[in-house]
Amino acid sequence: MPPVAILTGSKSDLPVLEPCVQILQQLGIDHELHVMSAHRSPDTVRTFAAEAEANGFEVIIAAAGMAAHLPGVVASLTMLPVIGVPIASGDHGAAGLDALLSITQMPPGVPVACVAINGAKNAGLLAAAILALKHEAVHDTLQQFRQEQSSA
Ligand code: RP5
Repeated sequence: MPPVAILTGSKSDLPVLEPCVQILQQLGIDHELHVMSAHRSPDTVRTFAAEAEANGFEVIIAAAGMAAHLPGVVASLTMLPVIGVPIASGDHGAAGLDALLSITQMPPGVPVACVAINGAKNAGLLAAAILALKHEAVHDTLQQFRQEQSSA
């Protein structure tokens, strides 16, 4: 079972998540991508989040636009770390600021990490850094990525 789950609220978000998928592939980190919505498919979200740890996932990336409930709802249902990605959702909403505030303004008790609006690549890199605490191979690959980035 892959160590990273990427969840997103709508198919319309998928293009924004491509850099996340690409960096995880580049780093050799297994992942699964699923579309599920906290308000359109709450039962799916509940089941996936509640079973994620037992199913072998180690980090969850949750992306959503507008009133972005998905990361917080997922975090409420699992002990796994959740990284939120606020999406600037096309012509909808407030250019991602709505989602940014929804994700960062979690009330005390159930935290969600948050990257920049449309910051999918950094979500992948942050997931890698979390995995690197436990997986030496990920640590080494991430270190090599940083070194190459510095010398580019
Ligand atoms: C959110 O609503 C999704 O994450 C998406 O960013 C936004 C709009 O969704 P669609 O109407 O494009 O499906 O839940």
